[in-house]
Amino acid sequence: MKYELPKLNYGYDALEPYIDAKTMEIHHTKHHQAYTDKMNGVLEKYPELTQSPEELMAMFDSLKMDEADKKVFKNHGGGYINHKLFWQNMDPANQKDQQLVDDLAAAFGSLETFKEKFTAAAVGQFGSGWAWLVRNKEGELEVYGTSNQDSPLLKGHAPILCLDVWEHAYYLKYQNKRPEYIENWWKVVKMI
Ligand code: MN3
Repeated sequence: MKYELPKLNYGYDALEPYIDAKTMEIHHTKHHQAYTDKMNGVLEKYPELTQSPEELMAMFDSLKMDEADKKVFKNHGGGYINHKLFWQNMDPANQKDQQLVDDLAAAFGSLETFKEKFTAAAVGQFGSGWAWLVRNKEGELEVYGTSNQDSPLLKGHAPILCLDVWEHAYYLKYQNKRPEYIENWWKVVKMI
């Protein structure tokens, strides 16, 4: 199965001034495109795998692929999947999800406490990776960071909200100031 680069539902400049247009354009047309192409390169060797990339990631441990290909799928399939959600999470057309807000307040004590935990996971992620809000197998909300392009689907968790803290996501505008990028990123999240 060959996948196209997932479309952005908004312009590259739609998240200005918090996320700059140049970063968005490079991130989408170069980085996300490269993850998509490299994932396709592996998947085309296994035409029998007709599940979606998300489904394949969720069954990663039992995936019938050559070990080297599996590693490529984990990294680049992960990059494909993670960025797809990341763009959706930042869509300016998103509406506040009151149910999610209520669930977060119940799970973490308050919405502010949730945001502090998520921010801490993002700031504290050593090297390249992501911060996540997920639902675990028990249906509980959890916050944590992952390295590289590791997807929460690998643990059987359903991702809800993600933040890319690879330097390519912020370096042009924020250089080494990851905390400032994260603080401004919250301003483009409309769902909570
Ligand atoms: Mn990225």
